[in-house]
Amino acid sequence: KTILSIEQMEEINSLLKQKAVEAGAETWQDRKEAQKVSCKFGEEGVCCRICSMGPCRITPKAPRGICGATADTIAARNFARMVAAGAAAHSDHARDIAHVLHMSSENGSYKVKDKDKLYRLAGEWGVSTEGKDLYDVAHEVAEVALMEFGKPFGTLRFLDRAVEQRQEVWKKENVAPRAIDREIATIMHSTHIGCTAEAESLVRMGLRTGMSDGWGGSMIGTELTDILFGTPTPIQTESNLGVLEEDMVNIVLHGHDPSLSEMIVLASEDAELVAYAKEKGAKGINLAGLCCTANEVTMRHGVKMAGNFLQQENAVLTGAVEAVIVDVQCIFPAMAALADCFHTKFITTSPKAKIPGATHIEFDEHHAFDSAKGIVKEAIDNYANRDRAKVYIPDSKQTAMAGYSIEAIIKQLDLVTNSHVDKTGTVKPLADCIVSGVLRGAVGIVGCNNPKVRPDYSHIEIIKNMIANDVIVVATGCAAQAAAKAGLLDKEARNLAGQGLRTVCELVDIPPVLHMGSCVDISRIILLVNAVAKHLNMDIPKLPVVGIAPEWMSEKAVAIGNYVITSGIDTFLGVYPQVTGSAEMVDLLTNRVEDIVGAKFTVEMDPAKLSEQVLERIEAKRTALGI
Ligand code: NFS
Ligand code: SF4
Repeated sequence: KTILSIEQMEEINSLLKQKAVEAGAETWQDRKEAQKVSCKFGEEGVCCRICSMGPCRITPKAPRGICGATADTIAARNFARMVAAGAAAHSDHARDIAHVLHMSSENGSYKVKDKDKLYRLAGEWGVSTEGKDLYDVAHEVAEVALMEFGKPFGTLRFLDRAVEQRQEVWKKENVAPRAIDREIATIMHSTHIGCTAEAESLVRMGLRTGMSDGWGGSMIGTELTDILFGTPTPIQTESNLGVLEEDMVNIVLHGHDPSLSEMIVLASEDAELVAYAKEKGAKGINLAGLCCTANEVTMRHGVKMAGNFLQQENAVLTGAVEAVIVDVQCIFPAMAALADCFHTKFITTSPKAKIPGATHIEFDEHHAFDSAKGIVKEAIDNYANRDRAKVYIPDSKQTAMAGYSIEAIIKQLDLVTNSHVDKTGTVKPLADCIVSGVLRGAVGIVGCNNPKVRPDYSHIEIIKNMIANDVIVVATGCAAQAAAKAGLLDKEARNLAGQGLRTVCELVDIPPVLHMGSCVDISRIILLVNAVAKHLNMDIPKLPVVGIAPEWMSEKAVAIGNYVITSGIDTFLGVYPQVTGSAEMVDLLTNRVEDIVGAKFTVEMDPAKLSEQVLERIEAKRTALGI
């Protein structure tokens, strides 16, 4: 059973739901039910509570808030604030990574693993390396990165990486981001009562702030994480709740920042702690990841993936988890009460994400390894408390390939030729496959789970439709995890691919769906597309390439959508943004924005229809190119 159907996945979910009922535990399904129909004003984006004269809601009888703001203004302000919050989350994560690089040292917990990448980035940023100690270079590069957040003049350095034609669009349309924090602050300022009331202007600010995430925070996050912890290479792993072990200390890592998870990985391999776990009657320590932290550690260490966003409660419901260790983002506050129904310890570690009812053990980056060891020890100590009668580990476990950084993809695609001299070290083989039509195009499938649609179903259906039509898929975030759970990251999944894609996959030994990392790593996807555009010397919107977020839910996803379209890539959403109460906003996002950046949003909740529209768009781009 290499490939799992959605029905099989849902059957496991309902068995776990049964476990929740038995344990008297509440889950997201119960809370979704209790929420009933969501508030129409909020849903459509026309509720404003930006000042305390309100909240104001727009209705046909009350078309303006007290200050006179219209539905367009209110929806646009709400949308822009989502972009700002999303960009803040990704970028603050990146800032923390930059600080970690700044504290890296030869003898400390944090070291430089990818020296070549560090020196390449130093070269790109004009940091001299001659005769300098490796760690002096690392610290200087970190400082330059940190300046990107607040520098008073100029635009972001990474914009120079883009294909010339794209840079011109950004300049002309004034969507080239300045300092990252500045863009976020500008949105917060402009959406304060009494500032920008014009929807188009707010949309443009959203594009620019999204860019400060994609070509700023996220790109910095990815680069510096690779420098610190290594650039991912293809690695085999396993996915789904069957990765939990009956007779081991199970630790589930959940959240985002690799500076915590990398140390937990090291701590879990520590001989002293493994011996301690055995002393406590376990066979060892078993790590599994949830959400983007899973993507980070699976890419670099092959740590198994327990699942994605809406799987977080299921992990606890197995009754087999000694500790869920979290840092920031996408963590249900409900996890604390849920863990109380079992022996599971729910451990928060970041001052940025404290949760009532959790055990808070603050992670100390200055003594990172020891700090991580202390946290892992808590989990081991909890093993004795596991109630065997409550344990249910589903036997679903799929093999998956992960670790497809751009570097890894280029290397893999070069297997197209056996001859050493013909190896390109570039994206040429990929571009050739697309131009010749062996591959019709490429899509990035990204983002979260959302109970507004049938969870995981949209991801899986769309992925299957794409590969069956010779469209290669790259995936990140919880979309990648959905693919992993279904077995679609296994090389065997090439049997579901069309003739062209299957041939390519066999030739260069890859699965038809390439796991490119966490959501921050969507910067990798952007740079891959950009490299193809550069190779073909054309602007990005011309390429038969599309972005899809079938089940998105977070503010981060809104920031991502904005930088993906501003990068010139059409983006398809499976869930409506909360702007539908404004005809102006709908028109701007799904139509007029194309005149600004050459790409736009399309929203379609039915995965079959969405797939059709994507394939049509890809073919239309091919026709326009005459390929
Ligand atoms: Ni992305 Fe990662 Fe998942 Fe959505 Fe959350 S984990 S940063 S936001 S839910 S894909
Ligand atoms: Fe109402 Fe205007 Fe205040 Fe919003 S900013 S709450 S629309 S008065």
